[in-house]
This record gives sequence, C-alpha cells and structure tokens, in this order.
Amino acid sequence: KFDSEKEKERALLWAFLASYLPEDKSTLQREFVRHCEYTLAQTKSEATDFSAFQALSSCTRDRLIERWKDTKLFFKQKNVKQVNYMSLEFLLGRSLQNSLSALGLVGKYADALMDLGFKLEDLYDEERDAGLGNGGLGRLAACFMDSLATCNYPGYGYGLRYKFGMFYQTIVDGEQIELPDYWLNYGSPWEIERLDVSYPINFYGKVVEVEENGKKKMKWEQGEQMLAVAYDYPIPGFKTYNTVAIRLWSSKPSDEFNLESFNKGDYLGAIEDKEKSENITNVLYPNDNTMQGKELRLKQQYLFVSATIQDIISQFKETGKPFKEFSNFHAIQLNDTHPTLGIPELMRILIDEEDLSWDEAWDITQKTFSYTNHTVLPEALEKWSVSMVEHLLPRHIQIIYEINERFLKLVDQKWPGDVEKRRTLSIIDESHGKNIKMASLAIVGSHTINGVAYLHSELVKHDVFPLFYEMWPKKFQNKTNGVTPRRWIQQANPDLSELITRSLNSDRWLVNLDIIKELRHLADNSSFQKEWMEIKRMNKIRLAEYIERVCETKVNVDVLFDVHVKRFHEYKRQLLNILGCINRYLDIKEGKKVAPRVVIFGGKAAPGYYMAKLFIKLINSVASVVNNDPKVGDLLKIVFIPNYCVSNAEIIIPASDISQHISTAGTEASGTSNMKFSMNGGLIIGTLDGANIEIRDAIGHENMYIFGARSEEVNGIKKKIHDGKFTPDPRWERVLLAIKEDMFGPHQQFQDIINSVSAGNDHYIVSYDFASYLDIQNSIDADYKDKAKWAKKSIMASVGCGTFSSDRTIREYAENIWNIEEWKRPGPVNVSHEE
Ligand code: T68
Repeated sequence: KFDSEKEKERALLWAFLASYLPEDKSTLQREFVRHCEYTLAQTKSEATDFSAFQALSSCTRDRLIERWKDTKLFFKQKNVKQVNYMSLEFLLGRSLQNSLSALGLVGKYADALMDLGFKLEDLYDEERDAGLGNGGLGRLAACFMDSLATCNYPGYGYGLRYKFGMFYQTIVDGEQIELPDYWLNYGSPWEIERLDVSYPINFYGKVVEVEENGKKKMKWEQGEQMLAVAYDYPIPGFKTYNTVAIRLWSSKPSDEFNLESFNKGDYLGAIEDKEKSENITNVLYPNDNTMQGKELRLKQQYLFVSATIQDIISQFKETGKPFKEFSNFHAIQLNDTHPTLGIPELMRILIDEEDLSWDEAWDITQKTFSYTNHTVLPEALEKWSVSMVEHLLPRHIQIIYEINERFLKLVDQKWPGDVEKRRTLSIIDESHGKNIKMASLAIVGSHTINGVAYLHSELVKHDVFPLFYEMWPKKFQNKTNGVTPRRWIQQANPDLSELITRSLNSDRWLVNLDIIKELRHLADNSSFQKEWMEIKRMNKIRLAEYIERVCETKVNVDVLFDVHVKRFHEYKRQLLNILGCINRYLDIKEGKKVAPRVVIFGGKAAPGYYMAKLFIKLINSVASVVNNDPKVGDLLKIVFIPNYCVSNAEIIIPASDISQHISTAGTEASGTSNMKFSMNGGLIIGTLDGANIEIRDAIGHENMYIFGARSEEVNGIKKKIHDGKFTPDPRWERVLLAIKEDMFGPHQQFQDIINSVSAGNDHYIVSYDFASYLDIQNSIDADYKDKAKWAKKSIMASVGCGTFSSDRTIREYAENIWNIEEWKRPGPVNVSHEE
C-alpha cells in the first residue's frame, strides 16, 4: 500500500535498483575488482591474498545482505513468531567458505578468481577465526544459528562483540602462555555496524518512589550511563534463501556526561575515566565450566540483556499489538544462566516503563523465557553476591526479591512449614553471605528447562534440581545437542562429503542427515572401504603437514592417530590419557609389542586454572622424553597442537582414527566433538557419559570403545577410594613411580598432580578407571591391525550419526519449546539458485 502514486513510483524504482546481483562469471569478477579498487583502494599489483580475501568477503557480504533483508521483510509480512537465542558466546570460527557454500558460489568463484590469479583455498586461509567463545557452549550456539537459518525458522542470535576473543595459546618450555586475540585489528568483513540501533544502559544510581497519575511507582534514577551499539552478522541457510543474523552489542561511551567530573578541571583525566568505565565489552572471560564473580562480568551480562530486551521490545512494538500478545511473537532462549538477568530486566521494563501490573508482567515473562542448563559441576553454577547486584542494579535486586517472595509462597502452599525445602528452593542462598542462585532464578522465570543430553537431563531433574522437578515436573525436558554437518562434514572433509554424495546419488543428506544411514549396506563393501580409508589417509597427511608446521614434529601417517582435543579440565581427564601414554612408553621400553600410534593433544586451560595448566606441562614433558627416545621411534609419538580453535579443529577432526571422550561418568553434560569425530569416521574411546551414551545407541556398541565406571557407580567408588578400600592396578603404581623417579624432569613440579589422584583426593576416580582404560586401549591396538574390520567400524560410526545433526536439535526446540514455525521464503526471480 502506498500513500501516493509518487511514492509507488519511487518504491518501484528502488526495487529495480536493488535487484539481486547476477551470478555470471563477469559479474563475479567485476564485483571482486570493484571491492579491491574502491573498498580497499588497491590495484592489481598491490593486491595480496589477504586483500583478495577481504574483497571476496565484501562481495559475499553484499549477497548475504540481499538475502537477509528480504528474509526479514518476509517474516514481517507473515507476522511470524521468532526465537531470540541469547548467548554470551558465539564461537563462529571462519565464515568465508561457509557463506560461499550456502550461496552456492564456491565453484563459480574458484573459476572466476583463477583468471585473476587467486586460488580460492588460499584465500580461505587468510581469514581469522571469530573466537567469541570458550568451547562447547559457544560452538553450540554457532551450530544452532546455522541450523535455524537452514531449517527456515525466524530468529535472531544475540551476544556481545568482544574486542578480545578467546586468547591465543602458545607453548613455551612446555607451558601455556596466553596472548591477546585482537581479532578486530584485521577488520571483520562480515559485520554490519548499526549506528542507528543503539540503546542506553544504566548502572548504579538509586531507586525512588514517585507518584505518576495518582499511582505510586518505582523509578530507577540514573547513575552511570553508556550505550550498547548493534553489529549484525548475517548467517545464511543452506539450500534456502533464508538468512538470519546474530546481533552483537558493543559498549560505547554515551553522549551524556557527568558535569561534576569534568568540572574538576582535569579534562584528560575525566575522559580517561569515562573511557575506562565504558569499555565493558572489551574481553571474553576465558573460563569454561567455572564461575568468576567479577563485577565487570556482571556488567557485561547486564549490558547484554538490557540491550537485547530493549531491542526485542522495540521490534514487538512495531507490530502494534498489546503486550499480552508478546509471547505469541517472541520466544527467548537463555543459553546457560549467563543471560538470566533478562528475566528481571523484562519485568522492570514492563512494570516501570510500560505500566503493566506485576501479574501481567510475570505472566508474559514466564511464557517467553526458557533456559538451557549446560553443566552439573557445582563450581560452574552461577551465583552473584546480593551486595554487588544491589549496588550495580538497585531496581533489579528489588524485583528479584519480589520474585523470590512470591515463589516461596508457592513453596509454602506445597510444603507447609517445611523450612528445609524453603531454604533449598529459595533463589537467595544465605549459607555464605547472601548470593543469588542464577539457575534457580532462571528456572522460576522460565516455562521450560532443558539439559543437553539424555543422561544430563536426568541428572538435572534428579540430582541438581530435584525439588524444582518435584514442583514442576512438566517444565523439564531433554534436547540432545547436535552439530552442523555443513561445517563439520562438508567443509571440514570435502572428500568424504563427495564420496557420500556420489554414493547416495544426491546431496540432500546435507539438509537431512538421517539419510546417510542408507550407506550402511556399503560397510562391508571392500572397494567402498578402500575409498573410505584412502580419504582418511589423505586427511591424516593434511594434519601431519599441519603438525610439522606448528609443532616441528614429523609423524608417520600410516599409524593410528589418537586424538584428544577439548578444553583442559580435571573432569575431562586429559590426565588419564597422558598416564596411559606413560604406561605405553614403559611397555615399549620393556620390549613389549605395541601397535604404533601418534597421540595428539590440544586445548586451552583457563589462565587461572592451575591444575589444568599443570596437565599441559606434564603432557609436553612426557612428549619431549618419548619423542626423543631413539628406542621408541614410530611406536609412539606425542604431540601437543597449540591454540586449538574452530579452524584447526576442521583439520584435526577428519584425520582421527580414534578420539578420546573420557570424562568421569556424570560430569560432561553432552560433548559435541564426539559427534563430529564419529561423523567423520573416527571411532570413540569413551566413558558412559553425556552424549557418548546416545552415540553408542545410534551407531552400535561394537563400533565404540566404552570403558570405566558408570555414573550411578561413581559416588560409591569415590567413597571406597577415600576410605582407602580401593587397591589400584599395579600399572598405576608403576606409572606414578616413573614420574616420582624424575623420568619426565624433576618430580616436584608434578607433585600436585600426584597428590590430586592419591587416595583421599581422587575426585574424578582416575585411579579407578585406569585399568579398564588401558585394557580398552589394548583392544584398540589389536582391532586396528585388521584393516577391513576397522574400515567397517569407521563407516558404521559415521553413517549412524544422522540424529546428531543440529537441524534435528533445532527442530525439537522449535516444536517443543519455542512453538515457532518454518517459513521458507521464495527465491528472487532473477537468480537461479543451485538447489
Ligand atoms: C559445555 N559447557 C559442556 N561451558 O561442558 C559440554 N561455562 O558438555 C556441552 O556439550 C556444551 O556445553 C554444549 O552444551 C561449556 O562449554 C562454557 O563454555 C562456559 C562458559 C562460561 C561460563 C561457564
């Protein structure tokens, strides 16, 4: 509808001018050169691979924007409900190859750029990872966005645009050194800066009661104010024109200033203070699975939730609907408790600014939020001190108290006079000073809570939050994690991808991973096996080249590649692995026959996590002894790949023969790399923990190497160890003795490791699981010798993994939690899309 003929004419002219860029070769080349010349101001003779990468990214970005704009418009016209995925982390990695592949332009650009003297693969390598996350939780958010777009669901990801992402890890003298990751120094070709989208964010100040239109209400009087500015990152779907986006907030000083501080006459000092206090989004906190109660982190969380909720409300207001309809248009998913302040923030805005009653606001809030739990480790459950929150967010603390009071009334109704239950369920923990239990707040304010694998969801219900489960059994669900096959098979393993497509005679598996199970009948086919294992060998060569480049170690690609890459944490038990390596080394020295293998480690330790860093030191110390022992040769090589991240994971994962997922049963919520390894034909050695259990059920236990205590046995075993009633395997004593006798350098440096697994301390039952771990490793040695048997297992491990696509996970969230629908946008008329 147009107000006038003139308006209609203008709109038509605009639409004509904004029509999609054609995809013929000469347009691709012209656009590329235009970006080199005009965006980058570079001539042919100046253009390097890096500038070519920048120009190609700019071309790609233009096309993503075309699709994203029209997707937004389409959703708006259809009045759809959308999900808002709130996550303080998005571990995106690189984007160029993924975007070109989604646009169906890989082949066309490879050809177009060849004429101009550039090799597409070389340009991919110029891109720096966007490392805005720690590990599994952040990467899950990235896979989810890929699936949201691909499955045609309306939605937004919301996060923070950290200037410093996950630190860069180097190894010096066997120890981890952290260097800053100033990724924005190189520009981010994907972001769209939205100076038009910014919101004021308040901190400190005080709450006063005011009267407005004869009604008493609370008013939060401003303390410090700053701005959150939006940066959008388009995320294209695959085999669809739908494109969604992640909106990341960056803090900026606000134009408002405090006259008092400038009035003191110290102009430069006042500017400096202002800058310092407003650089909230500078750095990603590098802790995974632990909580650090720093005020700056709380400020990050609040800036994030406040900007996001304001943005969602402003989008909602465009519909012109009354607030009681809010949850028909918006679902908000909390990725862990980090964005839980969104609950009191929505309440505050609805009550204080939009004049809704408490009950109306609470009804909307509960219908809107849902919360994903990612950990059962007590040290990772977030608690914020009441005094800190009170100081920073005086209005929110009132709201949190009110939420708690009303909730405890419900508890009283259910269990009259039961003070113990009241104490356990209260959102405020009063055992060591007053603290807010963020998970409790998230559970009370959400309609649904989910765990990330079957076992984990059971533990959430029965072990971590049993009383909440008793109150609201229907609120609790499971959503087993998944990973995107576009990045983790197609992009990381192009040869395997080509084999799958050729064998299925279709590439539909990329959007419906379940159909790879149709390849099962080829598992015994010797020529298929041969091709399959030849691809594995090529991937091992690619990894060996990478290892030689970054570790200066040569490895033999015709031996078993045993990979253990993930964040360093005691519960993940990299220690079990390296002690196993020592045992193997001692066997070799004794002349025992072992199958040759390369053991590959990778992963970062939180900078303040002493034990995790000591594990890294031990691994490197053992490696330097083993790798330099002439008696050992190819029988055992140990390498530590520095700076494990998304882009080198894409090289490492497709090259593994086996990979280790050996956390103490009941501690790893799900794990997602286990899925990636299995999809790529790597066999898993693992405990019955997290998603390992479901992977075993999907691919068959004969295609996985399971060992160790079960989750329900762990507490009994801990007690037995603690009471001195457990006698470890003789091989355990032998390995510890080797360390104590300085085989890997002065043992004093590793004394704390030895203590941590001694009777009375062995919290992660390393000593107990050691024997069964060694035994299963021995059976792997034996199986690996039988090439046909191994190939069959590898194929079965891969083709049984259809259910671990994040498309499946996202559909489950959409249907059972968010209540949103698929809206596939018809394509533009002037472009023929490769479908
Ligand atoms: C991981 N959690 C789980 N946390 O450990 C893993 N924590 O089992 C699971 O597969 C994955 O989430 C996805 O569900 C994390 O990665 C963090 O990174 C983190 C970050 C900040 C604070 C606490």
